[in-house]
Amino acid sequence: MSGASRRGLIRAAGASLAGLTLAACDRLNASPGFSRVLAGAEDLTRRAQRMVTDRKALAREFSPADISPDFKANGTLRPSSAAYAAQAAAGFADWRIVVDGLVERPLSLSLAELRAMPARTQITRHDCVEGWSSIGKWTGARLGPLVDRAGLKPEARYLVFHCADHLGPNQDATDRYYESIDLIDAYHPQTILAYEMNDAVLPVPHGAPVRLRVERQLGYKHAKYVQRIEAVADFAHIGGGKGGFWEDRGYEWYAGI
Ligand SMILES: Nc1nc2c(c(=O)[nH]1)N[C@H]1C(S)=C(S)[C@@H](COP(=O)(O)O)O[C@H]1N2
Ligand SMILES: [Mo]
Repeated sequence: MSGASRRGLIRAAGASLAGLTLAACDRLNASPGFSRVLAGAEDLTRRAQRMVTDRKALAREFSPADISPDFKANGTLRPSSAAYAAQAAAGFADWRIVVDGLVERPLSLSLAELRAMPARTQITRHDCVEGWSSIGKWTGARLGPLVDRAGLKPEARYLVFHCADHLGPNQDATDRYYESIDLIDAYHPQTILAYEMNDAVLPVPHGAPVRLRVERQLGYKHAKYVQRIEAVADFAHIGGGKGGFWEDRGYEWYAGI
């Protein structure tokens, strides 16, 4: 074949290839399958959007008349350590809330400093997975502004709450209570570090001096006796690796209600 005719062939092949591609695109656009795929993607986006919107929605709030006269206390009712007993005897004067891990400015806040942070009060229903509910009034520091004060590093995806109590027979690191939430819940307006319950200082059975309220989730996510909040990229290396004391024992990590 001469050079000219080879070039001609290649040109022709190129032209028909382009034509083929165009035709294929046209066919693809026209094909019901392709529009189904696109519609599916839109559906997925809508669903994802709805999930995020739902997660930002507020939990129902109640009126003072709805407050349970005897809000049940559950799990640990008083941490057993000597250190906690000493703190309680001193009215928690030396309690610190540490915020560390993947943050720009680690914090160690006194309760007075925590009380000076932007606060919120809410009357909500607590639902325990065991099947009981109680309504209580909570006041505490909003977690969002607190986390912003520490400044999350870009890799941070979860907050882990380390508690002062052990639940279970070992009373060692294997049954230390802990919990974790993602950043959507961390910045939810009703997510607070509560230091008051029903207009009084938070009682010991309910998590004194500070407990998490994360109102869109079941009771076991609401860590009591919080000492340290650690920002992490992933919680596989903490406790049993499932994100919480009860999660390590089979409960769902995401306990949305
Ligand atoms: N540190 C700690 N937090 C905890 C628990 C616990 O045993 N220890 N129990 C969880 C469970 S299962 C529930 S239902 C609530 C109970 O909170 P309450 O005692 O204020 O009702 O706390 C949750 N947070
Ligand atoms: Mo619970």
